[in-house]
Amino acid sequence: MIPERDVAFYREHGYVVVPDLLDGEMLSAARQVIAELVEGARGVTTHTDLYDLEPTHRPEAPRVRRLKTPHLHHEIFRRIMRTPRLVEILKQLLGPSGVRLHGSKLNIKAPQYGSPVEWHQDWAFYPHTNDDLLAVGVMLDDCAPENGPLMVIPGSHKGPVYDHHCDGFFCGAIDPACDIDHAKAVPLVGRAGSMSFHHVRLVHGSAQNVSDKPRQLLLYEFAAADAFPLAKPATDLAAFDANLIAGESVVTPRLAAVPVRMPLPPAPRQGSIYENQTSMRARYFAITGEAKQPAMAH
Ligand SMILES: O=C(O)CCC(=O)C(=O)O
Repeated sequence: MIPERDVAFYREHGYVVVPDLLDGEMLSAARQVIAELVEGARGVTTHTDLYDLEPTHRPEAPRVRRLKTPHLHHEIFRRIMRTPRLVEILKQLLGPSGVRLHGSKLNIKAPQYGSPVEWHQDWAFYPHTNDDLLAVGVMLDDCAPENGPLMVIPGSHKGPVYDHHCDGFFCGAIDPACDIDHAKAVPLVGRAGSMSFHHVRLVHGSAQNVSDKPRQLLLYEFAAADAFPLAKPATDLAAFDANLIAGESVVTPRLAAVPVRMPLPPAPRQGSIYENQTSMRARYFAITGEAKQPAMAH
């Protein structure tokens, strides 16, 4: 459990960072698994169900920017999401109906070239019948201002749902020329083992890692059990319920008066958020140095 003042902070600002939720043993085990999975991208020539590759990836010199749905690929990521202290916090933040896993991803920002993620709201990707959803960022490395931490615009979860379209198609990013005051951005920093929690409507993004330190962030998306997805409706109740990590099966969605803009028509480049965002016109975060090297033919 976290103190009531932390819950109040989350409600007011849309995020909270809780230190030291994962112990050193789990951290080393997770890092070891990630190193092995990344090594498995040697010889891989294109994005797969597991790998989202950096633009500068080469089969003989693997550069992986994301492991997709890691909980489906290794048991350690299923264990981490069921850490009892984490589940208790989720119950506090998401309410009495229970907690369901919506998805997971592991964004690997390698030193020097780890890719930026443009400003967006997760809600633009997966609107639900109510907005009691959040993402947990498990810091697998120390997160500091210089290694591309997640950055959030406090309080923006209470504001509008921004347009994430460009030229008539979903692009998974907010035009940097919009009215968001980026100077208000707060970096979510902490020791490895800390976890951040951000509301599904909170505006967030992150810069390229230009430091010499890695920044591996394991992200889980969780929904209140009575929040039902609108863009990809649940059609198989048993599969849907298999993702419950607290609470019981629900077939009565809670409907809230929440603003929704559907992620349609889909982005010209489907796949990860990084791919979706390639169709935006103007980027906010610079891509520099080693991240700019042209990829070799593959
Ligand atoms: O890895 C990051 O810093 C940003 C993560 C994020 O917002 C996303 O993948 O949707």
